Amino acid sequence: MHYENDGAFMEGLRQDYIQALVAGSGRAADLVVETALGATVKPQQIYLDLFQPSAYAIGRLWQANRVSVAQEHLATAIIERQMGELYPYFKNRNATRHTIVLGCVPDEWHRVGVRMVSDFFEAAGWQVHYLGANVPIRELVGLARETSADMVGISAEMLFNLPRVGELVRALDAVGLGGIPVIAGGMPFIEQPELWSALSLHGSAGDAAAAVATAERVLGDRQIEARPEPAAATALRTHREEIVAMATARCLAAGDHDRALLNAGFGFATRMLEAALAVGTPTPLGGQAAWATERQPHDGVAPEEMLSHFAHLNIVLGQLLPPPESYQAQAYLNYLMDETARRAGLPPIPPA
Ligand code: B12
Repeated sequence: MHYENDGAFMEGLRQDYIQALVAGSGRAADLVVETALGATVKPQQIYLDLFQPSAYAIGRLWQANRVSVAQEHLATAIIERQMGELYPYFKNRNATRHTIVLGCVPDEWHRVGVRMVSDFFEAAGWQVHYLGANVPIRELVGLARETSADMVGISAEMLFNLPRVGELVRALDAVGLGGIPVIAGGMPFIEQPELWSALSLHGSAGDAAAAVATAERVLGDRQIEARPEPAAATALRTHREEIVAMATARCLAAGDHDRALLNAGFGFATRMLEAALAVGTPTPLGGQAAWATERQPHDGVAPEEMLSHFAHLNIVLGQLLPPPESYQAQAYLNYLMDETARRAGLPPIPPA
């Protein structure tokens, strides 16, 4: 976004703000926000150009093991507290234009983004029902029905949560609410802005201002049919527990020792694979490989180890999934392995 105060001034504020967050100083962070407001920076811009990029910066620092989980939690708590304080600027007592239900899919704990989106909708005159993190699908559907919602906005920050977005669309359809348009946001939709169509959504947006613009455009759209989930994603989910158990057992037999770490790692990897299969393209796994090759070594897993674990997983997929779903899942895993090797600077994986 570009406002009159952008440029060097905002950049300076961002640096001060990130420093305040890293130091865990709510007081210093307040001074930055007060300076911005004093310079007539709009609260909307404080959300998008101060809070959002600073939260991303904290995430990058954690990924590189330069701030702790406690520092990240503190930073998020400061941002959420300040959003609450700025909320009166967004409040609209005559919000009656349209109604939207907003929240995160189950097991999605990143709620700051969708809360920002909620405040922007409110300022734009919508009636907003903001449900926060980790909302059961049936509750989203139930509230959409009760409030006669004109739209549902759903957030999935973690790639592995994408299948739940598709599940929401199908759940609305199943109870005759398929006419309610669904829009989505979160990191996967920023990295791949075209993802929404693979999930039978009406649109997506990379920030709160774009979310409102997308919603207003979408309102006039025709109904989009909820397509069934691709069979390979369903098969992987159905067999996940067996796959994780068998892959873990293979690694333990081959000399690995940490059962809990293997279980968690295979749980994560299979959910990522499922998400990519659900949207019908392996490309989101590239970003995941980039993230994992930087972060995982800090958690005690080197890229070479990851690749050897993936090789076991590949065999298990062939054993437990029926063809052709097994071939597709293995092809996606091969893509993830190639990307992991490439990002880690290791030689390419020979075909199995
Ligand atoms: C704070 C934080 C957490 C907190 C969240 C607390 C809370 N109250 O929300 C907690 C501690 C819970 C957490 C947990 C985890 N996190 Co975290 N987290 C973050 C962090 C640092 C900031 C998130 C944030 O507030 N962003 C700021 C908001 C404003 O931005 P936004 O979410 O993108 O929202 C905008 C747009 O996306 C869009 N949008 C969002 N929602 C919607 C909805 C609609 C309908 C529309 C249209 C648009 C839209 O508009 C928003 C506003 O402009 C991010 C870093 C990052 N890049 O985001 C990591 C990050 C997302 N987390 C990460 C990880 C790995 C995890 C964990 C797996 C860690 C772990 N080992 O447990 C768990 C997963 C939990 C789960 N199942 O959800 C990674 C993900 C990496 C990856 N590629 O997978 C990141 C990127 C950090 C990193 N760089 O490594 N995390």
